[in-house]
Amino acid sequence: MSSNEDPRDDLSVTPPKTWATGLPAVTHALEYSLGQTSVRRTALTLLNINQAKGIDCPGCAWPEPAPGKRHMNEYCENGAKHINDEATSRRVTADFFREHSIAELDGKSDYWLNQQGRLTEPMVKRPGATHYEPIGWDEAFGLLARELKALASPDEALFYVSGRLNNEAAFLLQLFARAYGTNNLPDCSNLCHESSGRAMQETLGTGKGSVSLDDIHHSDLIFVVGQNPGTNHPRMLSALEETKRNGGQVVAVNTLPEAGLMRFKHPQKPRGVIGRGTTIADQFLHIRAGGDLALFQALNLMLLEAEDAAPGTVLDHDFIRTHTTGFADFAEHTRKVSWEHILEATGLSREEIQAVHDRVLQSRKVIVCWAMGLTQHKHGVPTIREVVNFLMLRGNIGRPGAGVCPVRGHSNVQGDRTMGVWEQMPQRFLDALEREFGFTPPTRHGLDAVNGIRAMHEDRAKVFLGVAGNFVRATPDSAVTEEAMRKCRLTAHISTKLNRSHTVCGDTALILPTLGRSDRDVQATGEQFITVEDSMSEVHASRGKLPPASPDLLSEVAIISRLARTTLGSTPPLPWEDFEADYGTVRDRISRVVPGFDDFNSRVAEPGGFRLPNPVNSGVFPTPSGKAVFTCNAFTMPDVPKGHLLLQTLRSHDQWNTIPYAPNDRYRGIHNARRVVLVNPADLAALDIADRDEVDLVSIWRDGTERRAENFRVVGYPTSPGSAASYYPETNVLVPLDSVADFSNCPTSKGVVVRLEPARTPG
Ligand SMILES: Nc1nc2c(c(=O)[nH]1)N[C@H]1C(S)=C(S)[C@@H](COP(=O)(O)OP(=O)(O)OC[C@H]3O[C@@H](n4cnc5c(=O)[nH]c(N)nc54)[C@H](O)[C@@H]3O)O[C@H]1N2
Ligand SMILES: Nc1nc2c(c(=O)[nH]1)N[C@H]1C(S)=C(S)[C@@H](COP(=O)(O)OP(=O)(O)OC[C@H]3O[C@@H](n4cnc5c(=O)[nH]c(N)nc54)[C@H](O)[C@@H]3O)O[C@H]1N2
Ligand code: SF4
Ligand SMILES: [Mo]
Repeated sequence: MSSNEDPRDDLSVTPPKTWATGLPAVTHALEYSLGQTSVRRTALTLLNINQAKGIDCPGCAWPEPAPGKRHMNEYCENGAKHINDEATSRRVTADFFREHSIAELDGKSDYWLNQQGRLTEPMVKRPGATHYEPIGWDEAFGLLARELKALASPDEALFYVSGRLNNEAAFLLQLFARAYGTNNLPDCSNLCHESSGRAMQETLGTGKGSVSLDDIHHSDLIFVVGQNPGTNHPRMLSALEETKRNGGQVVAVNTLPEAGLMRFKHPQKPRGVIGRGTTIADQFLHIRAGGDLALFQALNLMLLEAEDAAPGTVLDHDFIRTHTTGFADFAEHTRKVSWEHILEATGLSREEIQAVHDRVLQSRKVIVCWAMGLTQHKHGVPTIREVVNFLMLRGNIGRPGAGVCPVRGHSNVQGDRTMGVWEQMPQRFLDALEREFGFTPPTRHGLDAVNGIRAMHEDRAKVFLGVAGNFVRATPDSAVTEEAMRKCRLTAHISTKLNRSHTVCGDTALILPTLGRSDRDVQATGEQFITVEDSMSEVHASRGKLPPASPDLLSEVAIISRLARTTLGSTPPLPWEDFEADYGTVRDRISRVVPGFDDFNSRVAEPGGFRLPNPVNSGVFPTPSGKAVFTCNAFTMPDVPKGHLLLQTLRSHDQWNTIPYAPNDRYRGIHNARRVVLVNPADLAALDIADRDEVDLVSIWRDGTERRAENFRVVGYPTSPGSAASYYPETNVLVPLDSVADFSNCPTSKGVVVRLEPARTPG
């Protein structure tokens, strides 16, 4: 498809696939890459991706095997598409912005905006102007600095970070924000794994997963819950294949029978490509949306009862006694859970749950992996707390082959948090900053993503700087969010490619174009590398290999350093020029502020880098009591009135978060359309709606406001009864800003109450 066409909606449907990632997957990646750039650049990116001295895949946060164990092609289809989407030869120039007004660009699709190519020079939209025009870097920094300094309080500024940002730039951004005077550092974690961090922090004393790739390979039983690895973490399937080869089992829990959970064909092995592939899930639980808390409670109840029947043989009393608190209350609470409620909430049979329980009893080492299917529900935090209860009952925390595994999204989303990008960093981190840099950081907690939108809407926040993401499409309640952004005095974005956040802008707007992960980064002291931390706390270097997309680009480190210098001058006196010239000087600072990073520069120079220790693996639980905490969790299922469905908003196979790469979702058999809604055929019959009918999705919320997403095609699909699925970001308009997960404030993107109405204006 050419870059100037918008994909035409021309839905065709084929049966969902029952396996993932064989030869077709590889050819699809090459097709997309070669449509973007030359054979030479494609080869350069692909041969360097995830190699010890190469480019860290800018895709997801799944870790690479140890350096000696890597394939020559250590990447997946989606990683390849993703890096070549960045390495594209297409360019967005000043001429482009002269030709297209902002209003015109705002009328284009997310797909179209991304397809225009890499941004090449800084641009400004002045108050009242209809177009972006070029601006010099110094003038751009001056403008932004002036607006920041003119605010009545530093808390009127927001600094949004997405998990693409590298450690060095993330550390400098939070340093700048705090030296300027605010903790307003909303990030994409607020929309993503916030519920995981919250639940684990409270129960285990640390917000990070505890397992390594080696643990995955050598586990007896792995749960994959609320996660679609075939699309979103494809190389997780090669890890699970190894688990299976070593005799381990997999239980998949999902509202959809996702292809990657069923069977896997290894793309880099001839047998994998032509053979039947490996069966992944030994058991698949087709659970009701939001039913996972009830499932884990049921398993916990059965474990308690099995222990009653054979005392001393089921629970790990030693672990419970030595390392935990709250067991007695938890046990009492769990024994009261009724099977009637469990079966109703999960939609599963007692026999299915019994079969899982039997697998658990046979397994010494158990891991639970999860992603957005748990975190983005109203009761996401209690659900993950219950997962922790489940693992602790048999001592499956902190020993090899066992543990918690929240599977992270963006390649450095975990690292950005480690570097201090969080609106609520603990006091000990702020104290370390003060010791190292000699200024007192603000202590009042900042605004997260949802509260940031509220603040802009209510004129309490007026300057927005977004780094490495697409805030207006990533956030809920699109109409409200867009209005909030448009009220700002200034919106600015450090980006590689054009997106909707550049067209929905404040009085003044800036586009600050930057180097991507694949671009070579040369500064005054020579060629630089950056570092990232993956989902399993492995920290390693990444070196760009391609000539930069334009001579006018600055690196993220350079942009943030220059902005900080222009805004703050020498108060406090920080060596921003040195940071820009030599990223090693930033890493030296990190090594003195962030625990676990001692000798950062020398350790990260080793092939493969190093792993940050997780205290729970040494039996240390940094909670207030020094022990891991059993919790009592109540499940209240979402209230879905008759005639309504619980909608989840998820990713297709051909998109990277807010950016569609093509209008296809191959594994689910959806082609040439994104405005589709997948519904169980029995629900369709009950609602008297036919397959392929054109409907509007209407969400209801207690504020009485009706939110509508228009013109979706209905596709009968084996979603679990009572639920529906449709793609994000087209459906973000339906998620009310106030509909958030308890305790984490994460939007409930997987639990939106909707009804399907005949399309108001059929198209
Ligand atoms: N190719 C590609 N890779 C990506 C991304 C991308 O956009 N494209 N995004 C990255 C990011 S930032 C993230 S956070 C991850 C996201 O990775 P995922 O969490 O896998 O992403 P989603 O598409 O949101 O899929 C949610 C899954 O949870 C299931 N689910 C929904 N509700 C429930 C429920 O109530 N119970 C259970 N058990 N299952 C449920 C859905 O059916 C679906 O399989 O992927 C990362 N990787
Ligand atoms: N309804 C609904 N909403 C959701 C979700 C959902 O499942 N449903 N998922 C949520 C989740 S899990 C997440 S993580 C967020 C994702 O939200 P974001 O992370 O904000 O969005 P992305 O689509 O990843 O951002 C894409 C943009 O990043 C910029 N970019 C890419 N690479 C680089 C780089 O190297 N440097 C810089 N500076 N810029 C770069 C490009 O300009 C590109 O247009 O969305 C959330 N929103
Ligand atoms: S699994 Fe994730 S990190 Fe690995 S190659 Fe694929 S997209 Fe990249
Ligand atoms: Mo994410």
